[in-house]
Amino acid sequence: MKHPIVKSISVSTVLVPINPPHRTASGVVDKSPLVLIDIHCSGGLVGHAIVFTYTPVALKPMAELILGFHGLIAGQPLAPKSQYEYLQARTRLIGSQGMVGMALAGIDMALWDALARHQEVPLFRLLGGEPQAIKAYGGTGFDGELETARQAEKWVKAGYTGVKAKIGYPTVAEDVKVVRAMRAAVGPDVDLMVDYNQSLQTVDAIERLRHLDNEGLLWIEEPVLAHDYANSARVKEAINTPIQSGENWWGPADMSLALAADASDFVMPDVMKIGGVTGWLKAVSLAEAAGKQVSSHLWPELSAQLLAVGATSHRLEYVDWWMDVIETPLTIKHGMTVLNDDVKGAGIAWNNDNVERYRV
Ligand code: SMN
Ligand code: MG
Repeated sequence: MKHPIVKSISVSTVLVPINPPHRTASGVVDKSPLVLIDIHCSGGLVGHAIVFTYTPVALKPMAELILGFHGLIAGQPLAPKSQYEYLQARTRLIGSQGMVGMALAGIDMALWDALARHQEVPLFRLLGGEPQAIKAYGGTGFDGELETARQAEKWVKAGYTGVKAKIGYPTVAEDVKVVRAMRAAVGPDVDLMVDYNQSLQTVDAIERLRHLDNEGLLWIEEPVLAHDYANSARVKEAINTPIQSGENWWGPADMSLALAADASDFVMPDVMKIGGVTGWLKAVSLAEAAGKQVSSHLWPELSAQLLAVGATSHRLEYVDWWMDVIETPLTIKHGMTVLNDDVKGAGIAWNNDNVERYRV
């Protein structure tokens, strides 16, 4: 079998509606702005990946940026790890965070998908894992007491054993009410988590979280700024409920700083912000060595495979925000991820009708 050569990159931009819109303490997300990447290799091999730009404003510039890396990868033998190191080295001066980091991560994910497809195995096999089933949880937005409880009940009825709510209401009393309303709706056996999306100041966070410390939460996520590792560690030390963080850490270097500061009890890197599959493997190796349990953020299809390779995998965040453009969305059964050897590559291929429908 001849080893593939990377030929070219093409992209599509889509806006996929999120129903119902997702409210957070830091703003509303009502559409998924996505750049769909195809990396074409010799022999007709194509690798796919998604970049989620959070805001539609970044959609076109991101698409351009990704295409701009064509010249740095075209003509090379397909080798995602080598391509990652090369692209990191070539972007040292501009820095590989933010838009550049997201673009490189998208390219990395597409290259890994291509390599797994070339080997005709699911990505988790290529990485030496097995179809480990992971507990998945659903999310509810910043939707008030009644609606949060209603959404939580919906997830549990669908078989999920965990639900995460956005909180950070004007008063702690409201936060507590929302948590109790969810608990009343789902009963004692469901894992409940809450997410502040970095909205609190350290001293206020410690005061507020003390009021939530006896609510039996599995974790409290991002109470303070995600990059303020020292203050996140202060909050963590002050309360008993585990602190979760990681979705905003850029690359393995941020994971390393966060672990050195012992900023959180659990970690939940985002496969895009952490640097694609290669960045994930590096960052998660550090987390595992530090004895941290690892959860995922968004990207259910790809994350299910990466968590299946992990030694300390904890929870998968399930969202359906872009499953409309995916040919075979991830299967969740009885609240657990389902993988098998029929999964192609990283599990990403396009539902072309819907890509056309949501194209911008
Ligand atoms: C989140 C995800 C995507 C957009 C906004 C917020 C989030 C989560 O913090 O944990 O799902
Ligand atoms: Mg979060």
